[in-house]
Amino acid sequence: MNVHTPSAAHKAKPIVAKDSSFALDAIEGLTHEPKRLSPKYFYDDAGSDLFEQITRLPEYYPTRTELGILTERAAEIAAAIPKNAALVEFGAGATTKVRLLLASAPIKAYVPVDISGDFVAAQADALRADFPQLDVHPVHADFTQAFTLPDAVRDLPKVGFFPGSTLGNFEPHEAARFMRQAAELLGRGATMIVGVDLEKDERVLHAAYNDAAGVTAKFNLNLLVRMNRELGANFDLSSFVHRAIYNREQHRIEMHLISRKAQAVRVCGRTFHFRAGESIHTENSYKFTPDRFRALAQGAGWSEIGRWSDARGLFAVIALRAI
Ligand code: AVI
Repeated sequence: MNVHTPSAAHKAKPIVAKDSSFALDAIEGLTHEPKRLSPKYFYDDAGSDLFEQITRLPEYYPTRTELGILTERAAEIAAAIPKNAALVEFGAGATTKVRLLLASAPIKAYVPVDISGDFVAAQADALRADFPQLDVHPVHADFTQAFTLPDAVRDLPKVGFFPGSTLGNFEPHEAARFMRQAAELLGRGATMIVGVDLEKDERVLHAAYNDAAGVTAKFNLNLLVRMNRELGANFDLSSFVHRAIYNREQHRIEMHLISRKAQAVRVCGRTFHFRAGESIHTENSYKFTPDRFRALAQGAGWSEIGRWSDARGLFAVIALRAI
C-alpha cells in the first residue's frame, strides 16, 4: 500500500486507461478473497475535500490533538531540531503543521516531498512568501519509494517530518520499510518527528470513524463513485454501506464497504459478484502503544529522543534519532 498525505490539491483525473495502476489495483483487489482496495485511492478531489471535513469533525480527535501538541509543546519540540536544519516533509498536506515548526525551530531549508508536483510547487510558493529567509526545495516524488534529496541540502543536518498518523495507514511491514528508507535517506544522526495515533478506549475510536454526520461514510463510499467515474464501473451506492470496526488483536480500525445484497457489478469491463454482507476492505488505521511504536522505530534504525502527548493520551508527537 502506498499512502500519501492527504491534500485537497490532487487534481481531478480524466477517465483512466484500463491498464492504469488504479484499474489494475481495482481488478486485483476485487478479485482478491476477501475483496480489498487501497486507501491511496481515497484522495481524488472529492475524497481530499471529504478528508478535510473529517479533520474538523467533533469525533475525529487526531488532527486537532496533534495540532494542540505541536502548538503547546513547540519550544520542546524545537529543541530536538538542530540549528540550520533541512526539514524534509514526507507528503505535503496542508501547511498548518509545518508552519508551527518553522515558526519555532531554527530551520534553514524546507523540502516538501509529494507525488503531486503542482501541489508541492504551490505549497512551496506560499511558504516562501511567509518565510522569506527559508530556502524551499520541493521534490516531486512518491515518498514511499527511494528518492534523492536536493544537492542544496546535502551538507545540512536533516530532520524528517511525518505528521498526521499517516504511518498508521501502512501495513506493519510497510511502516518498517518506510522508516528504514527514511533513516537511509536522512543519514546517521538525523532527527525524525512523527505523529502517532495511540491505542485508546474503543468507543473513542469507533466514534472517530463512524461520525454522526456520516462524513466518513461518504469518504469511504467515494471510492465507488471514483470507480464509476474513472473505471466505467456501475456501483449502485445505495446498495453498499460504510462500516468501521476496531480489530483489537491487530490494533487497528478497519474500514469496509458492505454489500447490502447479492449483486453483480461491472468494473473495467469485467463482472464482480458480491454476496449479501460481503465486504470490500478499504483501509486499516493502526493504533500504537508507545512501546510498540518504539519497537517499530528501533527495528528500523531509530531511537526515541522525545515524546509529547495530550492530557488524555490520545495522540503522540515522537522525536527519533537515526542510529
Ligand atoms: C489519513 N489517515 C491518517 C486517516 C486515518 O485516521 O487513518 C484517514 C481516515 N480514514 C478515515 N478517517 C480518516
